[in-house]
Amino acid sequence: MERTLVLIKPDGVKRQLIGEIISFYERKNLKISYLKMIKADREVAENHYIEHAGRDYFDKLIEYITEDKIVAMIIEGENAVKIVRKINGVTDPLEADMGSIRGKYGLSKQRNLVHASDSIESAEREISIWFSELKL
Ligand code: FUP
Repeated sequence: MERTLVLIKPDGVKRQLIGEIISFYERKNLKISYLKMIKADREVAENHYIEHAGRDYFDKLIEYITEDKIVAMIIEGENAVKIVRKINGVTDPLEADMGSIRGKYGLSKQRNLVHASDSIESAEREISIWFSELKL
């Protein structure tokens, strides 16, 4: 069994797509094992996106992810990391498969509704950032 970290970013929450997005994962038989709605601290957001530090879009990315509430979830299932990435679709909604969340609802590469860990190692790191209180 594998686990991964998913964020529904502020545009997903504001556009009232929380239920729709969660349904994609549940219908694929993945289990939502932890879920919370929070407004991210700048420090947490910067730590989460540390690999993007120095990129020209970094400041905008941090502003965006901290601008309003987000939903953070731990999702479990067989091959959860890969499956959730497929369900989300590639970064740019213009390139994403129309059956994916980003392909169906995404409006831009900057505001693309969801985040999911890209490997088992990232998942463990990101879970410890967003769910530090759980000591998982
Ligand atoms: P993904 O793994 O698909 O979420 O995408 P990346 O890790 O490559 O990028 C993380 C976030 O950085 C994206 F969701 C949005 C932001 N980004 C930009 O704003 N501009 C870019 O050119 C690339 C990424």
